[in-house]
Amino acid sequence: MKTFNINSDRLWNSLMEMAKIGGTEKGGCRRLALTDLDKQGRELYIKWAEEAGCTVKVDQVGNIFCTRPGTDNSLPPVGTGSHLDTQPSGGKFDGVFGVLSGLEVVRSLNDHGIKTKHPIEISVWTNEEGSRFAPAMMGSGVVSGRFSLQEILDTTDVDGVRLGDELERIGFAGSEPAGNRAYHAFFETHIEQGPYLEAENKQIGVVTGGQGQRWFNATVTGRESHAGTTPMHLRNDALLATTKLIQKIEAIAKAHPPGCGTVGFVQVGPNSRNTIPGEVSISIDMRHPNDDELTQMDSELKAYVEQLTAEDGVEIQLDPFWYYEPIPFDENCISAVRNATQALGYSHMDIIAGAGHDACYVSDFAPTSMIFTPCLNGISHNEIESTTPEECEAGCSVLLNAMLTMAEV
Ligand code: HGY
Ligand code: MN
Ligand code: MN
Ligand code: MN
Repeated sequence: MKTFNINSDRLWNSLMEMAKIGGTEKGGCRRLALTDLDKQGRELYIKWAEEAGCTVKVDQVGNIFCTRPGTDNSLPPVGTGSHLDTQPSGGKFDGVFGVLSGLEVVRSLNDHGIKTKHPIEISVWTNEEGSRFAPAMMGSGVVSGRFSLQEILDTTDVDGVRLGDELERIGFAGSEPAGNRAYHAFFETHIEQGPYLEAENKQIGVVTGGQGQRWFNATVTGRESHAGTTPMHLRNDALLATTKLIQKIEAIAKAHPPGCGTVGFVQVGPNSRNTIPGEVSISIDMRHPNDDELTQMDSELKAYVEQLTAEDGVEIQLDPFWYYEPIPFDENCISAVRNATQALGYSHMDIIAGAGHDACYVSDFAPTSMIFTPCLNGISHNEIESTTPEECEAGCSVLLNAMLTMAEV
């Protein structure tokens, strides 16, 4: 298989340039979805894509599609994409590596003077992180039909700001219909965000699918009362009960390896040092590659909520909030990634994505796979997230050559 190279310095420089937008003291990135910083990142990306000869369209939920024409534009494009929005204290590479790898693919095709039969389309999906506006993967979820456009536009952040209004405010409420997209094949390049490639000393992860996720909101209601006058045996302490629930979530995940259980968001009311907490809201994030296991974890959680309600004299409202089953990727796309990796001489291993990715939802309507590269100590969703120019070059080279397999030179 003839392979083509990419320009590693240009890719790395584009990553460092984009990282300046929302750059933080510790070298991370804070570009929350649909903030002015997200707007700046989007506008820079569109500028680069247009300079590389792409036509750019924005859809009704702010997804950006940059198309490089093929010799037969009646054919569905071969696509790649990811996201530009970050966690509140995120890194320089989560998502951004994927969208800038897509740009580097287009730039390299131009350098090589390659014409592909299928058009090439790079995509930037709105609010993949699900941090400011929950749940995650909203842009790809609307296009794949997992979410309705209206429910997403009406989502609000913790300050009550509405997503649709933010789209208008930053000028990304596009006219392209958010749906009915087709790809001949779709690939997403992403840092692994976990420890396995590094531990196995592999340069490329051939991603065969994504694990399932279930997100819940829970509200624990006890009774506010005086910290000094209320005897310990007469309390309904909502925060104390919540700590037991959090411990149980950890125990459930550990009882179902390699399942994960996380409480990342906690809001305590009235949050006063000398009042016994009366109401606590938490997020619950449970994940597993096997849906039966995930269902068991779910029912163990619900059983414990019943038990805790009785034992601690609190009310617990547990609301399932977001859910998708483990998602297998497409065999042909997986082979295209594996063949390109082998042709380029990179070490590799198959891997299941632990994080949610836009590719998971794109696989609802298009043959899809992903390409992972290692990140230092497997750390991500952290400002110290780190990788190297060589690791980025490997991932982007596999992307270019896997896409060419499907796009037909
Ligand atoms: O939560 C996730 O897995 C993704 O990073 N949004
Ligand atoms: Mn990501
Ligand atoms: Mn992320
Ligand atoms: Mn993602």
